[in-house]
Amino acid sequence: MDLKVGVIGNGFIGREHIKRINNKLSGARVTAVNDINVEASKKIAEKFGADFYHSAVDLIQSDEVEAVIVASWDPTHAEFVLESIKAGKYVFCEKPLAASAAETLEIIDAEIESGKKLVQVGFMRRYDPGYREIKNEIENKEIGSPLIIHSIHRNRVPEPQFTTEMSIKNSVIHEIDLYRWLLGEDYKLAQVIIPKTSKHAAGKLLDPQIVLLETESGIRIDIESFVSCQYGYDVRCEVVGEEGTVTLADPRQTIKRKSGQKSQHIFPDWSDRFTEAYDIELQEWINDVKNGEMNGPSSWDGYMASYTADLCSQARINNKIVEISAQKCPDFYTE
Ligand code: ISE
Repeated sequence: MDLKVGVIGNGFIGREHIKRINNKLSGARVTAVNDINVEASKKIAEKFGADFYHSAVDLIQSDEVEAVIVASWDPTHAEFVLESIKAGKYVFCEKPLAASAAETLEIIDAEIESGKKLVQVGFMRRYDPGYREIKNEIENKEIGSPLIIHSIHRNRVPEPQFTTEMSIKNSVIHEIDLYRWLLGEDYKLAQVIIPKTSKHAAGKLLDPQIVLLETESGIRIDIESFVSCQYGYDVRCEVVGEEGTVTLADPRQTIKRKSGQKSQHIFPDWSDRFTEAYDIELQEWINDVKNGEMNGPSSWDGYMASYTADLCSQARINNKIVEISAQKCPDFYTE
């Protein structure tokens, strides 16, 4: 029997999830959709044979919905995740889990109170085959102990409402989660450096930014975030270890040699670059929900990412190196 999924938020990523669930993945179908853009959402409902709901809360409570995907605007995430927990339903929430670390803690309290792990956060990079390979290389001690990570996260142009704070809370939050997962360590220091601002950075946006993190054992990480780089989507990562390095390669890439030139395609955006990661992520989530267990990034991972991102923002605003104090993970998330 197919799992009946309700999707709140039918913007770009919401629509992509609806398409992949109905057309590509197995074991689930979208039965209900909701968005503040009523007309667009009704059209999607019609196209995919789902019911349109005016209210996200009604969708969550509907008997026609067994599990919920929250892909709405970031500030609405916490409310819909909390409603899903209240209804006792599994919920997959796009990152960030909430607008602030404080709100994430409310979700953790509610989930622990419910007695069951119900939440997964959409940190899709953990499902990218390239990053998974890097994790294996590290765990198998192929490059010795990691010492440094150099990384780049560039977007061609940001959404019109994109702010300086969102460079960290919406973009770099991927790396914040990813490196914690790759290295199996939390962070202890954060600093943000603002280089010369690009003339292409719209309005008051400070772009690019460089985020520097240090883990508990002293591994240093640098992340360049450049959301208006103009030329395409470009994500890079090199882990430098004591006995070698491992570098992320672009997937599905060929090199063309023609007329004295050697050229390679550049991904236009993140949905194209990480298609496979999204597919694997949602397929594993569907399988887990059907097996009654959550194995993906948890609310605690969502909290640690938001907590670190909040401190990075403070580091930028105050132009200071900020200490990240250790957080005790509740037993609920380690059992
Ligand atoms: C977007 O929300 C994403 O999740 C993308 O992966 C990231 O590259 C982009 O900067 C974010 O705005």
